[in-house]
Amino acid sequence: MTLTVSTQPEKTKAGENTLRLKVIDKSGKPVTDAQVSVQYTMTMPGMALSKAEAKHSKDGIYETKANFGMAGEWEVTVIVRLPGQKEIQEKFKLTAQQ
Ligand SMILES: [Cu+2]
Repeated sequence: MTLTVSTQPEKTKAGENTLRLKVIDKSGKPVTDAQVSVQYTMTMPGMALSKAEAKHSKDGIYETKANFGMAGEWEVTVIVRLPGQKEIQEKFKLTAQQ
């Protein structure tokens, strides 16, 4: 399974962004029946962990809003669950611009 992350706007900004999580299986087909959630925080002391569930929009793309409260580097953990399969967790770094 391959997981890719992008944001809307394309240049991640401080404040509200839409996270787009694309899930593709081994044969390159979009995975449309996964349960996808995200957790995000900054790698600095005292920052809380935020959580959100993503909803499938189309073609294996899952979307959720993420509110990056300040500019800087955010660590986003994406959790993908599929029935009868081991949960997959992958970490991504996104830099939010002012
Ligand atoms: Cu911070």
